[in-house]
Amino acid sequence: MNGRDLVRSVKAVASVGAAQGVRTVRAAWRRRRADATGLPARGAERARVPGPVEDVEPGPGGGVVRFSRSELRILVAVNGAVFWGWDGAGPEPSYALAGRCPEPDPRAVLEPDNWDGAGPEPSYALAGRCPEPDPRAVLEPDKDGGWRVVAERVTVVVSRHGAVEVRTPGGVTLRRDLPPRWWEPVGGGPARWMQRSEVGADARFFGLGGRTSGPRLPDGTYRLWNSDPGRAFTPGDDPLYITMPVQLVVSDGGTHLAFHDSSWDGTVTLHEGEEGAGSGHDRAGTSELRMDGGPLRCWVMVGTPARVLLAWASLTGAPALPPAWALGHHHARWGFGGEQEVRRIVAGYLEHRLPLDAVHLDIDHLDAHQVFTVDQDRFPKLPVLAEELRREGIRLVSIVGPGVKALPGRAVYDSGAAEDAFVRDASGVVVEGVVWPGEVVFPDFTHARVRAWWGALYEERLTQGFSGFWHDMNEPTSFTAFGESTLPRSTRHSLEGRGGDHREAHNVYALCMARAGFEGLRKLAPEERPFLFSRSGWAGMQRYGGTWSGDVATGWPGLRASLALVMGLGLCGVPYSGPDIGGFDGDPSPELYLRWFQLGAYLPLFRTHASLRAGRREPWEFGGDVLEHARVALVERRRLLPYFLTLAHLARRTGAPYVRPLWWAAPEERVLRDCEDAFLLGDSLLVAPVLEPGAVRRAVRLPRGRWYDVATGQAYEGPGQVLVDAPLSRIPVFARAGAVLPVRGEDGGLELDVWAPARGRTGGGLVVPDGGDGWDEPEIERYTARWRGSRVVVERAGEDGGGAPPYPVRVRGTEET
Ligand code: NBV
Repeated sequence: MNGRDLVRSVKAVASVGAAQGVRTVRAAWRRRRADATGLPARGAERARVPGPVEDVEPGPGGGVVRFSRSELRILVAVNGAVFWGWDGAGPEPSYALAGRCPEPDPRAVLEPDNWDGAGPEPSYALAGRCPEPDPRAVLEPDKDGGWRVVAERVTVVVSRHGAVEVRTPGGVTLRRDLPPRWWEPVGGGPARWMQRSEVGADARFFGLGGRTSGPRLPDGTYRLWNSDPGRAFTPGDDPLYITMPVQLVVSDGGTHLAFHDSSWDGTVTLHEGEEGAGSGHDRAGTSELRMDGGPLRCWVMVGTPARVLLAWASLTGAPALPPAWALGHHHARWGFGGEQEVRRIVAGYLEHRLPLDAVHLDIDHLDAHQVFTVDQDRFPKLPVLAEELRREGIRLVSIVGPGVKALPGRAVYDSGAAEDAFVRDASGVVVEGVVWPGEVVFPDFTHARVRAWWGALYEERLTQGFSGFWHDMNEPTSFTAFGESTLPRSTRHSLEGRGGDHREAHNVYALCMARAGFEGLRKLAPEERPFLFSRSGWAGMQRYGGTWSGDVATGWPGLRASLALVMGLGLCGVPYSGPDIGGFDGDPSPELYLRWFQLGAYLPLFRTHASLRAGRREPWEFGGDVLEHARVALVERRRLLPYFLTLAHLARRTGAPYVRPLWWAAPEERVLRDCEDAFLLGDSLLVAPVLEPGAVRRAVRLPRGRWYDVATGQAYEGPGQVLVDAPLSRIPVFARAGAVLPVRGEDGGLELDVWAPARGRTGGGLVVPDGGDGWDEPEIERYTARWRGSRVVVERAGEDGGGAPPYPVRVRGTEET
């Protein structure tokens, strides 16, 4: 143990109490022992590169290129997605893709997202099919002894030594992956590998999962290992709970997404390029990926951002559609203490006329912190409380952690033990870690049988009256006095029968837990869409639900990080997330709380939450002004609910996140790539939160076109930067000229908010009406808005020539012509 470990260990002991502290010391030693004997010793390694090309074997969508010391498989799919894999790696098995190949979902219908300029797509179900090779994509000789595959949307060129270039149909190189290098243990075992890639000198990197310092990722090294930082995090803390080898790269030449499908520990080092100011000496941007193991294989998707996210969702699965109530306001707290306090909070919301849709119960409602139990003293009649809340239109959401108290005689433990559900070390002993209940064991969610067992346990939660689930501590975290706060790397996992250890299973543990919960709920309550969000996860997690920020630190930097996380995750295909409003750990000033609240009102998961020891988070605890302004934000969120629901449906059908960076529809506008303090909410709104103390005005960068300040009705012309009022009562929000937005009218019915198009232009919008919380897939309604004389007329677009919308319409902005 070194000095730093010792300090951490003392701190850990102090923060968790003496008994728990002793457990964490014991667990740390156990982990160290398990790994000392259970992992192969690191011995001599042999380095290898592919060597020169020798021959090729054409196949569907591409083929295999053989080099003297490796081979490269290339496949271009019909939707233009490119796959390549070294050393015989194919697309499967893959946790990112899993769940996609069996049974196509007949209700998942792909809809072209015309509103972002992506043209019509061939119709394939997002979560439905393995990517078909493009029959027209053939391997042919290229210059200098290389090979290439030319397809409609992309060209892939393989050099004589194994560099892989992805080019647009116009011939612009978007990415050049240099020949990889492997280090193989002489005695056998998984090889480490490294690959450097080059992108345009002007390119910007986004993604890599949930990162605090984005959404544009600054130069630096990012680790790919899901981690609980162990304390509230601030910008720069890295890695966090969700890491993904997914990068979205935006450059003048086009946008592309690259996904290196290996779940092992690794790092990505990013360096933006530099342009040589016309001298012709540009320096390319670089990404260097180093992995401790796993297949060296990659998917690359090119096109507009909308098209890239569509291809990504068709590969890894459509985002789960949250029930409508989950798009409302949630109030959570660690430490409600008991039923009476929950009632008091709910009464506060009602009394202050503040909309509330869900209350979350944290670990303090459990019996001694044990999963799937209830503390009967504090919550003696949970189903009654749940029913009472339900009558007020408020749902209950439960925390669920993976650690099961290791105590024979407890129902969950006993049934899990009977099922042989818990992970073991290399010598066959069940691994014990430490979490809230004390010593715990961990289910192996990489085993289908274990997932089925776990999924059935949610029945107890449903019986208690819970409607939604909040997966926590699933990196997985196990408290430790020193070293890594997770399972021993030597821990054995099924990995769907292939067998392996925690080095490979760690990053997909939470993804598999989410699958277990989701599939269990589908069986237990088949009529309702499950609502689940998970702290940790990996590529593909959107199939089962969303996520949240985790323990973001109270403070202005934490507020900024909240937005970075939500935007970055959306670009990795996880559209539903949001922060702990007010931050997790401290006492926000009224101003900070309010600004966080105002931002949260425009993010998919709109939830106030805080730690046991943190200050209050109820809107009425910060004085009359804050209460008034928070009410405005809450009421506006409720008014926008039909718009949020439409965005949720569009995310499901097209992969487009609700929250998008400003460059989404104009990636060629360079200044937009660097804009991190505002975002687009769908196609129609632009939200400019206040992220600094004391600000009552702020500069807002507007993309091309006319934008209306929704509070004042004032029109602004983009592209450009404008200075607008941002009084404490609101944050600036703009509507795109021509937008048709579904909103909730005073009587609860649907209405259309329309913003006049600029003269001589037309506008429009999509509406997906609420089809209930079941599995109905309501049809998309399309509306157009156009000038007729001095009026703006809104019509439903349809095969039968259109007609008046079946909803009341309110047109604004007509006086601005
Ligand atoms: O369950 C308690 C907390 C929870 O409130 C929070 O949202 C999670 O991110 N949980 C972490 C465990 C303990 C954190 C110190």
